[in-house]
This record gives sequence, structure tokens and C-alpha cells, in this order.
Amino acid sequence: MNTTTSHKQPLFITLEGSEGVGKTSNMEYIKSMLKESAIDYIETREPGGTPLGEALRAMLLGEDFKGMSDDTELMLMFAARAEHVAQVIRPALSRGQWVLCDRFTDATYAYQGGGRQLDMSRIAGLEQWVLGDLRPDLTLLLDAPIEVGRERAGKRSTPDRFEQERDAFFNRVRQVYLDRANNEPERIKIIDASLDLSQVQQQIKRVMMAYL
Ligand code: Z5A
Repeated sequence: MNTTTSHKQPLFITLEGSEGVGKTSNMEYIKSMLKESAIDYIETREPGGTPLGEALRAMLLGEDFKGMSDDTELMLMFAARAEHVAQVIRPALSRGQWVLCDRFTDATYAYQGGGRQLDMSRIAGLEQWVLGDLRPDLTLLLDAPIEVGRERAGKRSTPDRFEQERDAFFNRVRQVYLDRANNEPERIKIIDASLDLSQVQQQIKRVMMAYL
């Protein structure tokens, strides 16, 4: 009898949301659920996840290239993603490991498409080029009014290049995330992240139980 998880296909799960909504905190919770279910997984993040990707992350978030053009920013996000997909994500899925990723292409639609107001069709073109048919199986969208995330993030660290943006930018980011969730309700599950952590985790548990 097979005593391993009933899920034969490894899943690619992403966490999304605007700043400070609790992705890092809830990543820990999801990891504990996977461990309890004896599921082999890797944890990774974007931008980043490889040595090259982490170097690009430092350029994208830091002060050194603060004035980079929006197109440069978009292409660096996808350069980091191309490396990440080739070196980490596809190999892990091929080995049968689940992939738990803090942000992925939905973030590009939200931040570069919504926040920076770049043409969504350019993002879709890059997505097709870099990912082919690879898409997350499940995306947990942690959603909260931007002031909630801002207040939580503000308590924690000095703001990065994105966190210095204005409320209008983050309202557009949030709206694109919500629009995408409404267009793809099977894949993208909205979690009310404005509630306290235990209530957020209960919602995550309800969603995850269907996959475990
Ligand atoms: N970016 C992009 O533009 N395009 C792309 O394609 C990609 C990314 C992939 C880096 O992301 C930046 O890259 C991001 C978008 C851009 N910039 N922004 N904004 P990141 O994920 O590394 O950075 P972040 O969004 O700022 O995430 P964060 O700062 O790590 O926040 P978080 O992980 O969502 O939150 P947290 O650290 O778990 O929680 C923040 C605090 O709130 C902490 O003290 C917690 O204890 C507390 N917390 C968490 N949940 C709760 C609840 N429910 N109640 C009360 N307090 C809570």
C-alpha cells in the first residue's frame, strides 16, 4: 500500500499580496502543514531564489539603481525568473518536490502592470517566453487594505525601493491582484489578511486541506 501523500503530482504554490500583509509569517504556517503531511518541498522566493536572482534582487530593491527605468525593472524581474525557473523550480517539480514560492508572476502583473502601469500585454509576452506552460497550481493571495500592510511593514524595517512608493501605487497593485483572483478563482484564493494571525491561518488551512 502506498503510505506517501495521495498527491502524485507535486504542486507549485505561490504566496502573493502587497507589502507587509504577512507572506513571510504565513509561509512558516504552510511549511508546518506540509511537514505534518510528510510532503517533500522546497521554499523559495522572487525576485531571487538563485545566486544570480538574489544579486538582481539586491539591484531591484536597493538604492544603487534607484532611478532604473520601468522597462529595465520589468526585464530584470523576468531575468531573475528565467534563472529561477530553469535552475530551481522546474528541477524541483521534476524530482517530485512541491515548490512553495514567496511571490511569482502575479506580482509582476500587480507591481509592474498595476503599480508602474506598464502594458499588461508586454508582461504576458514575457511570461509566455520565460515560463512556457508553467503556472502555479495554487496561489494564496493575502489581501488587506494597504494601510494595514503598511503599518505592519513599517514596524519592521527600513523601506525598500518599492515600499517607498505612494498609496496610489499600492492601491493599483491591490486592485490588479483582486482582478486576477476574480478572473482565476480556481487557482487564486483570496485570504482576508486583515484579521489576526490565527484567523488568517484558519482560512489558509481550509484552502490547503483540499490539496493535502
Ligand atoms: N516585486 C515586483 O515588483 N515584481 C515582481 O515580479 C516580484 C516582486 C516577484 C520584494 O518583495 C518586492 O519585490 C516587493 C514587490 C516586488 N515589494 N514590495 N512591496 P518581498 O515579498 O520580499 O517584500 P514585501 O512584500 O515587502 O514582503 P515583506 O516585507 O516580507 O512582508 P510580508 O512577508 O508580507 O509580511 P510579514 O513579514 O510576514 O509580516 C509583516 C509584519 O506584520 C511582521 O511583523 C508580522 O509579525 C506582522 N503580521 C503578519 N501577519 C499579521 C497579522 N495577521 N496580524 C498582525 N500582525 C501580523
